[in-house]
Amino acid sequence: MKIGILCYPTFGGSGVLATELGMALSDKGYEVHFITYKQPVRLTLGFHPNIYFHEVKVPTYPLFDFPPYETALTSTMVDVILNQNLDLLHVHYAIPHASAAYFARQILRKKGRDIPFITTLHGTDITLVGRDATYEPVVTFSINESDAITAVSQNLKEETLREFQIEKDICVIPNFVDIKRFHQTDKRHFKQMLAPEGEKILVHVSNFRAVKRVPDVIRIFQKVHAEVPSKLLMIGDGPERQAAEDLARSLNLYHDIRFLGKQEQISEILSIADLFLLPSETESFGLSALEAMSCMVPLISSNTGGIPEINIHGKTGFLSPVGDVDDMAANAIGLLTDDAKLTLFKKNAIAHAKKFEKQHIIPLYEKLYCRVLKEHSAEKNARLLCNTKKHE
Ligand code: GMT
Repeated sequence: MKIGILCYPTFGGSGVLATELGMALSDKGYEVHFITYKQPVRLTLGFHPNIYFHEVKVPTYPLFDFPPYETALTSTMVDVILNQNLDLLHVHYAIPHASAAYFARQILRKKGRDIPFITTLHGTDITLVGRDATYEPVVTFSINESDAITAVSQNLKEETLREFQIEKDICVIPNFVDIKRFHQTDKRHFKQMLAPEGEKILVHVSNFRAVKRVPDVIRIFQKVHAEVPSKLLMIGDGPERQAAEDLARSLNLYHDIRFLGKQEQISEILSIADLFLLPSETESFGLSALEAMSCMVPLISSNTGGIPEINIHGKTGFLSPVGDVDDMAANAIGLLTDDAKLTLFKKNAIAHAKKFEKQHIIPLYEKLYCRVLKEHSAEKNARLLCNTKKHE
């Protein structure tokens, strides 16, 4: 089967998940074609003979204040589908991928070629951006036009049905983790460098957007640090990073917080971590947290969105109301000062992460692809029959 994957190529969770899915499918013998404007970040990990990358070039012109990416994406898709003879499109993050896929499908139908597309909803395409009136009609339409819809958590499915007029079933296929890559390894030398006095290590990984509540991370750490010798590692980059660095300085914590920027080998850093902080405003799933759990790192998180589906309160970590920095800090201190409990939570974290191991989740996508292709060919035959009847 030849599958086209549309995604954002950046460090965001949807692009990471799409890339991991593409790599896993290619390992199983599928031919995977990524169509996006830059090589996806996780695709740099090793050589995958079944993977193709088609760069979307967006020519500029003095007239354009906003170069029309969606038009360039659609045209590239049409070209790739025709020339590479793709069977199926799987688009990650509705905006603008679902509407581009719909448009490409319509163009191809005019050329006598039909291809189904599946839309996977990831989170902010629904919870933040998608429901903005500027995008909502296009998002609703293109989700409904998808041949199948998936959501990465039960919570995101419910949220989508609440916020949009969806006429089709939404299938929940949770995000997954590759435990062979995300597991704890012996990185004592790193730990020695970053926490030379045996301090506990807390980690936050994100794209530093407002929705992640990065200042809460710093404030939780401030309280923990006052009670427990500790260091905080901040991984990632984004619009809130400078403010977070300023806050760390103003709280006189800068020497105990390391801003490490974007990192490719996150599992090495997670291997030395004791706790992962995720105080997000909203979070449909929390892929970075799952990857942390897979490396035996318990979570201190908010109880929003789909997070409770991965962080089991009192077992793999603790959940608190959004913004309740005091509660999150108290939970963190409670764990970090009780070695037996921390060890137990670390074991629970990996045990729960195993439920989301890629070998359990990839077959769900494969099954969906087969179902969609089957339904689509039946639909196509029915449409051909109708057209023939019309002309009789
Ligand atoms: O804001 C982000 O975290 C990035 C965003 C994305 O689409 O790239 O992540 C969303 O999709 C991830 C992968 O499915 C989920 O793990 C994240 O929870 C989700 N982010 C939010 O809902 C805020």
